[in-house]
This record gives sequence, C-alpha cells and structure tokens, in this order.
Amino acid sequence: MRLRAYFGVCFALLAWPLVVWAGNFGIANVSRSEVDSLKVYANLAAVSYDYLTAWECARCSHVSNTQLVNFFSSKNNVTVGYVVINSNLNAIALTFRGSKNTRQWLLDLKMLPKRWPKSIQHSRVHRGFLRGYEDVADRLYTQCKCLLARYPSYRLIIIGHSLGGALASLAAVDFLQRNSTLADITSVVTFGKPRVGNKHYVKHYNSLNLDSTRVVNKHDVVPHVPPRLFGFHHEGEEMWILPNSTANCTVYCPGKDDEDNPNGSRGARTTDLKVSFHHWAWDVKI
Ligand SMILES: *[C@@H]1O[C@H](CO)[C@@H](O)[C@H](O)[C@H]1NC(C)=O
Ligand SMILES: *[C@@H]1O[C@H](CO)[C@@H](O)[C@H](O)[C@H]1NC(C)=O
Ligand SMILES: *[C@@H]1O[C@H](CO)[C@@H](O)[C@H](O)[C@H]1NC(C)=O
Ligand SMILES: *[C@@H]1O[C@H](CO)[C@@H](O)[C@H](O)[C@H]1NC(C)=O
Ligand SMILES: *[C@@H]1O[C@H](CO)[C@@H](O)[C@H](O)[C@H]1NC(C)=O
Ligand SMILES: CC(=O)N[C@H]1CO[C@H](CO)[C@@H](O)[C@@H]1O
Repeated sequence: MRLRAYFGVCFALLAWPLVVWAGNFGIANVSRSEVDSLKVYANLAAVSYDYLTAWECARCSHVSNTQLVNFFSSKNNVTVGYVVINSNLNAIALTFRGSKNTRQWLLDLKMLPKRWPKSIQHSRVHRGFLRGYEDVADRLYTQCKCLLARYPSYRLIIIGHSLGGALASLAAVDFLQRNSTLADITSVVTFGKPRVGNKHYVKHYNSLNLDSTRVVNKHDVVPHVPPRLFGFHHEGEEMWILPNSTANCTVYCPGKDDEDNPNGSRGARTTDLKVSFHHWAWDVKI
C-alpha cells in the first residue's frame, strides 16, 4: 500500500496544464486499481455516518469480512466513529466520522490554535479538533493496542472524513507518541480533511513517515479551511480527484516536508469551492 511509489496510467485525458505540472512538481497519475483500493476506505468512512450495533447496514455490504468491535461516541456526540477488524485488509480499522451538518460545522469553526504535541517545539494544532480527539483518545489507544496484541500480523488503519480526517491525523500523531514502533504498521487515509496544524505540526507529521494518504475531491471547500492565512497547513501526500474530469481522474501530488503541493487542490480559486464536493470520493457518497 505504499502509494508514493505508484505511477499508473490515468484512465481519462487530463487538461494539458496538469500534464505540464506533472513533469515539474512530481505529480503522478493514480491508476484505476489504486483508486479501487482507496474506495474501500471511502466506504469505511461512509459507514461511520450510520449508528452501528453490528456490521449490518446498506453500505457495510461494500466492505466484507468485517467485524464491528466498538462504535464510540463522545458525551456531546461530536466525536463519533468505530473500530473494526477486517480480515481482507489484515487490519484493525479505526474510523472517525465528520460532522452531520457540514455547513453549520464550517460556520462554527473557530481558528484558535493550541500547543500540541508538547514535545514538538512550536507545533500548534486546532484547539477544537484536539478537544474532540482528547475526549476519546485514551480508550481508543487502549483498545487498538489490545487488538494489535491479539492480531499481531495486522496493520492499524486510521480513517476519517471531514472533521474525522482531522481526528485521524491527531490520533496517528498521538498513538505514535505513545508507542513509536506503531509507525511501521500504521496507515492513515483521510477524505476531505480540513487543515489541522501549523507548519511545525505538518513537518512533525511528515517526519513520522507514515503510509499516509489525503484524498481531496475536486473543489471541495473543507480542505481549504482553516485558512493558510491563519498559519494552518496540510500534511503531504495528496490524492486529488481532478475537477473537470467526468471520469474522476486522480493525481498524486506529493508535498514538501512542511507543506502540501501548491499545484494540487490548494491552487483552486475561492469562487470554485463548493460544499457539495465534500460528500463524494469518486462514485462513493460519504
Ligand atoms: C497522466 O495521464 C495522461 C492521460 O493518459 C497522460 O497524458 C500524462 O502524460 C500522464 N502523466 C503522468 C505524469 O504520467
Ligand atoms: C447522541 O446520538 C444518539 C443516537 O442518535 C442519541 O440517542 C443520543 O441522545 C445523542 N446524545 C446527545 C447528547 O445528543
Ligand atoms: C508497541 O507496539 C508494538 C506493535 O504493536 C507492540 O509489539 C509493543 O508491545 C508496543 N509496546 C508497548 C510498550 O505498548
Ligand atoms: C473547469 O471548467 C470550467 C468551465 O469550462 C472552467 O471555467 C474552469 O476554469 C475549469 N476549472 C479548472 C480547474 O480547470
Ligand atoms: C465521478 O464522481 C461522481 C461523484 O462526484 C459520480 O457521480 C460519478 O459516477 C463518478 N464517475 C465515475 C466514472 O466514476
Ligand atoms: C501551472 C502552475 O500553476 N504551476 C505552478 C505550480 O506551483 C509553483 C510554485 O508555487 C508555481 O510557481 C507554478 O506557477
């Protein structure tokens, strides 16, 4: 699943300017088979919006050989998600849901940063996202640790859509602070993730060298908040589902150590951004 090494052939024509960037900024086409494997994670993210008591729901059927271990929710119902064991992926999957009302959530989004993790100098993250994560951090870490001990050959995959993507980023950093050897077996896959922290946070995250993938659908507005103007940045490894591509053509846009690729989704004009793009990843509705 090391996506970095992937150079596929795009299954649709690209606008020519993107082909030019491709040479200059390390942008590569993502193959159809890679997209198909990422869709499994998109389906896992989509399922988090149902309240589950077992792996039984319309969208659950898209991800077979899955056993629900825990459906969790913070007291205020803001931090919601689940833990499953999946024998197809040979993995424990920890999935965080986003907000049920994206527009309201965007309006309420405050920009206050907080110093975190304490051990990383100058690292700051979004205070609200951190509070949401801390509500569930200890029990999720304990649970994942126990499951990994029970399934020693399994990986840990941390998934999230929207706010859930922010929580997935924080969970990965926190879990690795608690046990650095987890880096070798942990993957992170996010969809429509907002920015979580400043350049120092991003640099730290990228230095963990996780198998990390950040999917952005077209001109989704959420990855553009909180604004760079307030010091927020994205982790690297963007998979961008291109706008103006009816075939959902996808390109891989590698970042630098402390920033995302300027020629990825970040280059969009503000007037092109829409909330409607937030609820799709290819043909999967999240
Ligand atoms: C991506 O795919 C398009 C269309 O098939 C092709 O023209 C372009 O050269 C490819 N870019 C890279 C970097 O492989
Ligand atoms: C959280 O959501 C569940 C399921 O919809 C509901 O039963 C419960 O009352 C909610 N709790 C709060 C505090 O809103
Ligand atoms: C850290 O994680 C590894 C991999 O799951 C595990 O083997 C090891 O026991 C863990 N160490 C601690 C102190 O929990
Ligand atoms: C997408 O297509 C529209 C209409 O043709 C055009 O105005 C817009 O600039 C295009 N956006 C990109 C990113 O190519
Ligand atoms: C492309 O994505 C849209 C949702 O944004 C979906 O309706 C459509 O089926 C997808 N097209 C293909 C060819 O996958
Ligand atoms: C085609 C295009 O817009 N390329 C841009 C990619 O990013 C670099 C760095 O910001 C710009 O200098 C290019 O103009």
